[in-house]
Amino acid sequence: MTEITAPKSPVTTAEFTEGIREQLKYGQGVTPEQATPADVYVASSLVVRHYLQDAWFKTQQDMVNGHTKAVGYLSAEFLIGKQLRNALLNAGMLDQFDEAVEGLGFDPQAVVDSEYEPALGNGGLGRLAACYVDSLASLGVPAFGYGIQYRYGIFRQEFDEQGRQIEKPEYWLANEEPWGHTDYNRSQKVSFGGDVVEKDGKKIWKPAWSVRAVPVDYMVPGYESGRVNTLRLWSARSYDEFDLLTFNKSEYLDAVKPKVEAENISKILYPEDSTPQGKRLRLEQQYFFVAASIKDVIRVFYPGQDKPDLTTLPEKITFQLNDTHPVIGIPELMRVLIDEYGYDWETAWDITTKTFNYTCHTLLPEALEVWPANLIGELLPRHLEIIKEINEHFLNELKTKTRDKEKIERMRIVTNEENPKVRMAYLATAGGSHVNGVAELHSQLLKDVTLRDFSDLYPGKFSNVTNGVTPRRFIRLANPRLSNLITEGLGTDKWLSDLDLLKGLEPLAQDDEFVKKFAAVKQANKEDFAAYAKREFDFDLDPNTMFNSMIKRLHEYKRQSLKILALIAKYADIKSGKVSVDDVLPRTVIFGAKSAPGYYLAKLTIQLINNVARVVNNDPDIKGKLHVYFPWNYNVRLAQHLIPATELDEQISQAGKEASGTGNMKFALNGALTVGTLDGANVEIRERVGAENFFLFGMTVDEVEALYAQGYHPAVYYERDPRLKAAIDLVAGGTFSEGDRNTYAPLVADWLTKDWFMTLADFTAYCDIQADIEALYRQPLEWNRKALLNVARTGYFSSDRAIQDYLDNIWHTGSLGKLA
Ligand code: H53
Repeated sequence: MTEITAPKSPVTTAEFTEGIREQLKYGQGVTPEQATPADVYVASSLVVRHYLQDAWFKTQQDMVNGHTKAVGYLSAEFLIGKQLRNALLNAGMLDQFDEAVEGLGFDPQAVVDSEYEPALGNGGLGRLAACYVDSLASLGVPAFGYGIQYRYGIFRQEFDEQGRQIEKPEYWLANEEPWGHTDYNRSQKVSFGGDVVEKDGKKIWKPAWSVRAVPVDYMVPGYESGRVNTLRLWSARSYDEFDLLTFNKSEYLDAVKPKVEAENISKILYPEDSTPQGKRLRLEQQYFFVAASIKDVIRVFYPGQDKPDLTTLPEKITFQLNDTHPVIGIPELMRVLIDEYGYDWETAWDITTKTFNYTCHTLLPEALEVWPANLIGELLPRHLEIIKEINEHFLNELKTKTRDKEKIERMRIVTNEENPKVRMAYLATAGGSHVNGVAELHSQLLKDVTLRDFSDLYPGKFSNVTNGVTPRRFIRLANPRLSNLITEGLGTDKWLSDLDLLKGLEPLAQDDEFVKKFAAVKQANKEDFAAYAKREFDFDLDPNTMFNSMIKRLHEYKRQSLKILALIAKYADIKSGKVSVDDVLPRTVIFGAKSAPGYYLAKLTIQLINNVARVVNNDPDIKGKLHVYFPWNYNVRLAQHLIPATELDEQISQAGKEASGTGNMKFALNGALTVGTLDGANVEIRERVGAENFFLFGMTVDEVEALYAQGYHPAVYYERDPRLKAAIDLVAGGTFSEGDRNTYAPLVADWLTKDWFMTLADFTAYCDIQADIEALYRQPLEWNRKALLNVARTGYFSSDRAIQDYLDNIWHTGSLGKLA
């Protein structure tokens, strides 16, 4: 029997309409006739907030009064994407919104499109945090997301005439932003600098300056759980608007300097992604949001208490450290407990270690943050003392566990050198209860390589939680056609909160009629994307070609260069007549990627891709068989449009470098096949979908290691495979730089002499697998059968499952239960 449960809604269409009218009148000061879609967007968002308000209060009350430990997810990034449609879906108001807005004479899509995307993250790490707050609320777990409300999100990417990346400020707060509620009355003071004095055997920190951390609260409604959690993003404000004395001397700029400096803290998101940091402002940001969050938690859970019993803190909250960025929270909690509440070291350490857990998201050793001790000392002198003391205690503890002196030396949190450094990953591992990686392979490599000494001595601390993504945003909202087909196939829409139910689609992969419906969904999505790409970028995509996407940050280890070199090789083959253009499978390759502004080779790769696109797309010899497009400013919105339309997804990082990847999960769940290496979560995706439904190529982690050990010489591969030679020669010879041989010389030199991520060594295997891909694509029914099996077998990669794993194995807490 078909059981399709419409989500319960707290609001009728008539009420929604009335709510919009009221908001337009009293909030925006316009009549419905004067209103623009942007006005209706603001009004509708406030109506949604209004109807969520009681559930928000109730969830907070239950969190504080109940016995269910809460989760504090500390993250420097929350790449939440647009809010309105997601909130409507989760709160069960989608239809009411559509009908109300149409009734007022507006196009719901235009209204939703007026929302400016909050781009408060760089990539995978920030988007994961956003999926996790969605799942926490959907599972009814009491939780706070804590981060920073950056005034400028990740830069807006443009391309210049030469195809180079240009970074423009992303001032997403230029217009009214209805989702964030600024709560001045819950501000916290965060201090920096100064020095530490000793009085009566007590250490007293005398900071030099302070900023006001003002919380901006975002409601996070759970899907059908009735629960509404809080994402609290801190904004830095100055205590001194301006210095009157200086102002009176008419030095205006100097007068506002303290304000400008204080507010700089939350001004801009650092645009680096999994690359090292070494910047003072970054450390200020980290301490700023973590210190404010810890104070906030004490305020929330011990209201009005001068002398709270903080030994109960680990029963109230568990803090999850999202990468090393918030790890300064460990010495901060120690400082608060010892200096402000008078606990002794042992008690404070016991509370602290029980309260924190750490998720590591990388394998690149250079991406694990290491701070110069003197910088910490300048900004946070008391914290440096505490960190040194933690280090001493830790080394003493190690001596009771091992006699291996070298090992103990290697495990120092504070290095023993002239200019000592603090290793934040080690501090997190020593100062928390659990350490986890984000995919099975990654967690294994953490134990075997990156944190090996720690896992030897503390094996029980280490675990794995494979990442997941929210099916609400990435299937239901992004791909309504597929959602409807899944619901039709399963006879229920319960899969949206229990993604394992997708397994029920498996038998339908043998039903040709269903597979054809599935293929029709993909075709319609491709046509939609082509129309979107025309509107937004003036691209002319042909939806009757294979749509092949590679969207992710531009980084050498992810190997966009492998993809572009293979494409150039194909082009060269056609040009030289080795391959007849009539035999070429028509393919549209779509890239989306931002590069860190200072990452030279990554930026050059962007330029190369754009110029390959220019040359290939305009070459009449290619007869439209190969197309390359690079929509600029890749963001969550573009992902939501492109993923459902993609047939082949690229996950081609060098084995052992991508911690997990989450795009890979979104693509598989939307019925794309993956061409990929045995890296990150690809390994688990392949295990689940079946080797026959995944295009595997390339070296394994062990093979990579062996090749390094033996000595890697990329030029050997250039000489060996004529396709590779032809491709690199075209780049070097100026085909993609209007004859100029210098433009890409640094890239070419890097490929031939360094090639740190072994692009050349994997090139042949990557080109060879294309024949399998194309042969399958020429049998649409078989291709789609496999694609459907990918959907049916990847329910495991829901962020609900990931959060359940954290609850069971790391946080040891659970749900408050649904709210009616
Ligand atoms: O985190 C994702 C992983 C992905 C990894 C990414 C990431 C960042 O985006 C930034 C810093 C960092 O250390 C890791 O690269 O593999 O899927 C979520 O875990």
